[in-house]
Formats: sequence, structure tokens, C-alpha cells
Amino acid sequence: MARRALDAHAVLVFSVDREKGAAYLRAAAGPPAIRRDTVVPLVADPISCVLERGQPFYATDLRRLLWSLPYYGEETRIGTLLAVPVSQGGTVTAVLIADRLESQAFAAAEPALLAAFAELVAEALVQARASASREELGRDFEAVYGFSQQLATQEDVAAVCRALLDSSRQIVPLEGGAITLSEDGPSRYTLRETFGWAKLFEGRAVGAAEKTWAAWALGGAEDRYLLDDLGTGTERMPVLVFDEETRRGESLLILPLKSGVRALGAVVLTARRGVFNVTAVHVLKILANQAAGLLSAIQLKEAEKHKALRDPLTGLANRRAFKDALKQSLAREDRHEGRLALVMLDLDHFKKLNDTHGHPAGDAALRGTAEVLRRLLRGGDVAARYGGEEFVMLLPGSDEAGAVRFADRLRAALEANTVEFAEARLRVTGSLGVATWPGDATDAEGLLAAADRALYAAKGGGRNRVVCARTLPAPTS
Ligand code: GH3
Ligand code: MG
Ligand code: MG
Repeated sequence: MARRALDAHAVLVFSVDREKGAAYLRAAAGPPAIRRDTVVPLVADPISCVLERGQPFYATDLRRLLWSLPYYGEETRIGTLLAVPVSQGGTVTAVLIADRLESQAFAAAEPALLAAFAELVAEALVQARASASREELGRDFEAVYGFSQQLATQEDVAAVCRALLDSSRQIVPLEGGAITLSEDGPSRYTLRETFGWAKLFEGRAVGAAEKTWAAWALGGAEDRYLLDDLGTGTERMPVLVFDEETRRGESLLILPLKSGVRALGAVVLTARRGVFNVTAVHVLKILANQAAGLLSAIQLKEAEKHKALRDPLTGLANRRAFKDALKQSLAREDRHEGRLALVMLDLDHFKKLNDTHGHPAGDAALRGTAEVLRRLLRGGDVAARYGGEEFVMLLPGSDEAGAVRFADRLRAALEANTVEFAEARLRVTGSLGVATWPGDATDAEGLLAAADRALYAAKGGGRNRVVCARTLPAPTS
């Protein structure tokens, strides 16, 4: 999963044996060229770099090291390598390595992602040792092994939650259960996956301040909460939501899903009394920990994907995301003989604004422009920052007249807008080009080119105006 998540050439785990002064390759996902029996002295790179500092080690363009890595049986020219420590109780007991053929890779969220996987490895090592030392538990770990495998192949949050709850049900007979996840920050959690009596409340969002066991456990520091009899005395509190039936003669087990110190949510299970014995709790805890590691890795990756499609300055879609949206939209309109329009905007004399007020002021004006766009767009429309001070809008279903009306409103709104920056009140106008499909072009590239020609004509015509591609002479190629 780590290899897939990081799009790596190979991902490997070396365990560290200080007495023998060597690191042993324990697991690897990658090409056949990997020597499965690799043993590396602890003083050799890249292991030594991690051990010496107890910190992640990042290498790119280091040919001496990267072109002769000890775990490749044939010459493999690696461009980037990332190695992170796997720590247990403050000691580095293993090293997790990911590499890629490209140089300058792994520069964004990948280090954090690999670190999250390192936590998973640490967890697995703890469990493996515990099971080796206790035979009875060993059998339970065998039982859990299949579920772990099933969990590990899930790629989205919903599937992990489902697999976790399903697996829990197969380990112990449950009366009800739910996986809760804090969605937008720690103040709310959602009942993502439910079973038994909890099914009634699936999808509900609950405030973390509500008086329920699930909310209470999210705020706590323990790694498990076991209540043996929900029905008795002072311990009467609803489990999941305030309006649920509270007269339960059951036991409750809550296992927070944690990644580092961050609480992602919890596994909340109820069953007949006595079901949550020591072994059951132990095994369920392993599953919960694995799921937590996976969930945090998936969340990181999704956040990264989201970031890769956004322009960081304005928060609008970026060029790549826009092209994808345009292609999808064209395909959709094509199916029902629909239509769509593109509006391209380039700010006027923007270089001068930068020169007069400075680049940060220019950035503020760009953000201000994005605000105006957001204000005028309707749901379903897409706006993107297409280049430096160039924006583009996609209006699905719109005809030329509608698009021109929109472009005119946008032109006027920009002209009327002022952006305050430091002492200055910035004003900028824009020139706009409008093109429609299928009137002006047959495909995405053609449509963008038509809008661009119209924009160019708007500049030539004096700026701060709207021009339609249809009114231009046909392009000569
Ligand atoms: P025109 O009316 O012909 O479009 O004139 P212009 O000055 O806007 O056009 P030109 O393409 O010559 O210059 C665009 C300027 O936009 C140049 C560049 O400094 C500025 N620019 C591009 N990206 C950014 C950015 O991210 N921030 C800031 N502040 N300025 C940017
Ligand atoms: Mg420009
Ligand atoms: Mg410009």
C-alpha cells in the first residue's frame, strides 16, 4: 500500500540489529531486481544516515549512493530516496525506505505519508513480538491476520471503516457498533459506519461537546475504554447520540483511532456482558490501530491530491484541474447534445501594478479578483487560475448570449472592485474573451484557443472589454 500511495519504485523495511551491527531486509514491494536477502552494515548509507540522527533522510541526485544501492541486484539508477526511522519507545528498531527513479521526487506530503506508514510498521512489530511471546495470543493473531490483509487493501476512508466494523463483528458477537470520524476538525464527529441498533443513526453528525460516551472518549487520553455494564447507576449516558435508548444491559468498548496524538475518531462497540474479554479487546485494538494508520495515510493522500488541483494563491482550480473539468464537461454535454461556454480573463496592465505597488500588492489583487469570480459564479460553473494573471471560467449549459452577459457583469464588477493593500487602494480591470461549444470549436483545445483569440482581440480593442470568438475572422493555421 505504501508503494502505491507514494507511487514509489520500491518500498522496503529493514530491521535493525545493533548487536550484529546489521540491518536486514524484512519486506519489500518493488521490481524483481530487489535482493530479498539483503543485509547492510549499520554504518553504511542510507541506513546510517537515519540511525545517526534518528531523523528522516532525503537524498536526490546523489549518484554515488543512489546508483549503487545495496538492495538492488542489478544496476538501478534511483533518482530520489526517502528513508524514515521506525521507532519503538524512542529507539529506532527499523528503517522504512521508499525510492523513485525520478530525481526531486517526494517533495510534498510524501515524507509525512511515509512517516505514517513507519508508525504502522512500528505497531506491527510490537504486535508480532507480543504474539511470538504468548502462544495463546498467537492463535488470535492468526485469526486477525486475514482481517488485517483485508483492511490493508482498502483505498478509501469509507471502505476502511466498513472493513474495520465487519472484521470486528467477526471477532466478537456484537449488539451494535459504529465507526466515528472527526470530519472537519475535532469539534464534530460523524457516524460513518454502523451496525445493529446503531444503524438508526448512520451518517449523523454529533458535536464533540455532547454528553455521550463516544464524545467523551474522543476527548480522553486513554487508548481504550471498557464499561462492563451500561445499565448501572451513574454510568447512564447514551453511547452515540443524545436521543438514543439508554436502558442497555450491555458492555461498551471504545477504541480511539489515533495517529500520533491526533484523534481521528473511534471504534464504538456494544455487546452482551463478558464478550469483551482481555483477548478480544487486545485483538480489536490491533485492528483499530491498523485502521487508524491507514486512515491517516489515506487522509494525507487525499489532502495532497486536493492541493495538487488547487492554485495556492487564490484557492481556485489550477490549470490542470481546469483542463480535466473541461474535458469531463464536454463529454457530458456531448452525450445529450448540450452546449457550454468558456470565458477567459486577463488582467490589464498588471505588470504596471506590480511595478508601482510591488509584487505582494499584485498578489493581493489576484486574490481579490478570485473573490469577485467566486461571488459571480453559479454552482456547477468552474473558475480557475489559468496562468499568472489569467483566469478562465467554464459555464456548462450556457449559450453565447448567457456567457456574454456573465462576462460583462464580471468586467463591470472588476472595474468597480477595490482591493485594500497596505496604504494602497488597488483597482484593476480585465479583458475578456468568450467562446462557445459547439459553435466555435469541436474540442477542448480548440475552445481554449478560440477564447484566447477573443481575449487577444479584446486587448487590441483597448482592454477592459468583452469580445466573442464568433465575431472574429476565422483563424488561419
Ligand atoms: P496586458 O494588459 O497586455 O495584459 O498587460 P500586462 O502587464 O498585464 O501583461 P504581461 O503579460 O506583460 O504581464 C503580466 C504580469 O503579471 C507580469 C507578471 O509580473 C505578473 N504576474 C504574473 N503572475 C503573477 C503573480 O503570481 N503575482 C504577481 N504579483 N504578479 C504576477
Ligand atoms: Mg497575461
Ligand atoms: Mg495582463
